[in-house]
Amino acid sequence: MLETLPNTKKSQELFKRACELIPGGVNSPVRAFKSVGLDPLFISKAKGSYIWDADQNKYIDFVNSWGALIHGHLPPEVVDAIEKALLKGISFGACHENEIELAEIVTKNFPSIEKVRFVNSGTEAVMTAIRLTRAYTKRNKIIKFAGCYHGHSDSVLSMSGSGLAALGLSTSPGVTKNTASETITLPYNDFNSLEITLSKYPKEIAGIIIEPIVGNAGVLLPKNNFLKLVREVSKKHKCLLIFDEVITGFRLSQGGAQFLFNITPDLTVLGKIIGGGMPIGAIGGKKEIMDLLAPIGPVYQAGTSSGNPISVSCGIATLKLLNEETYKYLEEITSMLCEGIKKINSEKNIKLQINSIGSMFTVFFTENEVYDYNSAKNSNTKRYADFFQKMLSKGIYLAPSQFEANFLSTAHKEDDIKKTLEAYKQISDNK
Ligand code: KE4
Repeated sequence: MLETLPNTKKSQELFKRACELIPGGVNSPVRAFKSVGLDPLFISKAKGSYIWDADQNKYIDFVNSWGALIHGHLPPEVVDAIEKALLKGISFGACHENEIELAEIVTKNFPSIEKVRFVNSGTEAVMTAIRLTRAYTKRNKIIKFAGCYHGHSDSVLSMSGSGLAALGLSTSPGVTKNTASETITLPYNDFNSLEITLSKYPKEIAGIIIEPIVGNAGVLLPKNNFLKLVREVSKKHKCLLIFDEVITGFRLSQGGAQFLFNITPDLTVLGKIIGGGMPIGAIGGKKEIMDLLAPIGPVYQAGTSSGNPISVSCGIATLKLLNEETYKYLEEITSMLCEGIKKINSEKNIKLQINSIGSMFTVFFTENEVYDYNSAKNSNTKRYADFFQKMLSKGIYLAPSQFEANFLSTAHKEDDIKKTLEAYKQISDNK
């Protein structure tokens, strides 16, 4: 049976209205579904592992607000915590007790984080991390890796993944040549180019920022001890190592990727899960670096909604539901899905790659191993768009871009996985 796309008449009407007032009709480019050849869905409600669009089409959700919802939509304990916090106030613009509790949970789970500052997004947290890194080292240049996305602040908008990759952008107008010249972008998993670059600019590199597991080129995994080598060489050249764990923090383990790979970065950036879906970001690290932040130090950083009581309560309730059992379950259902797709592929001789770790995965339509941004870009994005559309027609909502990760949640049950595999089997039969 040929897949027909869901009736999305209401979403299309809403999109038309949105385009009149909001650039591209969206408040974030990757939601525009451009790279999968559709107009965006407008979501009307969500619960557990499901979302419903404005036309009441129901989907199994593998985006989970880009990884923030590790327990799926509206877990009761989190709803309860938000309701309680709401009745005490929406925003104080002042200190409150719960921000200390969230800081205690973060620092307990991330030994590399002695002090933490909460902000409103991963972008803000990365921007702060870079400013701190430059102030602490008194150097200017930053090294990042192609395909890694660290939010949209000027210093990191070069060869970034995520929404830029989906639109085929390598950088962004509006970033001055001066700013761009202070950022060096190298291939991920290419230790040799990192060593050469550090030797070429002795004492000029302030820091290296990396997604330890890349989520924004699709999922890329470090190879040949890459992270350990990056840590060692950054120490050798006295530049700071910033782990951008906005995705991987509390996703891969309660201690993020740095726990799994036993690496101690100088600074860590967090977001998404620590807010449980509410706006949040965090920058944390060694006391001697963090204490450079105003008001104790001279590096200025601030925010009206930083540490917002609703976001913080949502985050605390989310993190309190995490334990070893959570990660064991998430790995089991992710493996069931990924191994199930691989089994169908081998039965039908379909050539594609699946990169996965913990409860995040990406399907790449290429026969070759995908280990860096260039190899990710070799994936057939038209086949991805076709895959996305056909799975959507079967009620499966995947990341609307080849260069994003898909995420499972504790709300995904075995039946969701079976339905997803059945959908994939059917669309593969209709190749
Ligand atoms: P935000 O400013 O979007 O909260 O965080 C920026 C950011 C920083 N670091 C990493 C590793 C990230 O993945 C992100 C944001 N992720 C994207 C999805 N790949 C957010 C979705 C969007 O841009 O709409």
